[in-house]
Amino acid sequence: MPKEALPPMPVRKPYPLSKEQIRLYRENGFVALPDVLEREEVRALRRILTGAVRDRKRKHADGLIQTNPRYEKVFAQMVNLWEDYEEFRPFILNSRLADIARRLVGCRSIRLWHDHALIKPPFDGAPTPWHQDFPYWPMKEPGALSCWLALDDVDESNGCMSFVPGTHRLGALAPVSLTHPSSLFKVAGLDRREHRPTIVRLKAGSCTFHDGNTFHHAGPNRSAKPRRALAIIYMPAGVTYDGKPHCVTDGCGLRVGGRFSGKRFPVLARS
Ligand SMILES: O=C(O)CCC(=O)C(=O)O
Repeated sequence: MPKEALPPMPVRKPYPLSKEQIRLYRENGFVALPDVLEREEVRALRRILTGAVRDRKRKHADGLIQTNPRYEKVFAQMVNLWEDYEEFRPFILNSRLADIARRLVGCRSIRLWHDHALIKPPFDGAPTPWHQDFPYWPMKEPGALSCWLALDDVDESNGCMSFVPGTHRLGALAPVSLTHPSSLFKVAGLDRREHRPTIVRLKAGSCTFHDGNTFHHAGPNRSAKPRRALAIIYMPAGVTYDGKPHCVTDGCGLRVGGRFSGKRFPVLARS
């Protein structure tokens, strides 16, 4: 099979990912990485995000927007902004971030799954319930992972993320409803007292990467400002489509049992 061409990107210095950071990711199912974006890039991304979200809200008919109002209260979800907003592409199709994902997983090539903007409005965002991501995704093989990029400084006051170390090794459990959440810990038969979460405070421009099966959660935003984050989600290039309904793949023409392929799922980094 001919290799897919990588998208043309400005040459960027690779992030100095250490062996210890890779080890931590594999052991815990997540890792925090400081300063993956520079200050000017954060500023630019905030501006682009604000404009794109405003535009997407205006065009509510777009099939990729979550329209369930209760879900929207949990977080305003905006999926695959890179397809509609050209100025997003250098950030989403960025080989620097994608190559971090590739090295963390330890695969030869990594593909984009999708992006989504995660904005908790001031004084309003309900907590994001404990969940795993992988059970919602239409993939057979595990390995997909999210880069959760903070565009504001985040801590417990405005909805930073928490992760339960090692839970990625449980594999995919039954998905919990994000609108009527049941306890993920109960589903897993875990005693919460024995599985303490790690709260991850981040500076804007820093990120976490987490495995699709790692338990995670974000608190409410009690601050007077929006909490803006951008998730870029990747999958090893060999992952196959299992046909589960999902707004990013529905109607895409992917063959059940075949690899993800096509313009929507570009390969972004390879060894
Ligand atoms: O930003 C949030 O509130 C939650 C994000 C999340 O669950 C994810 O990126 O997988």
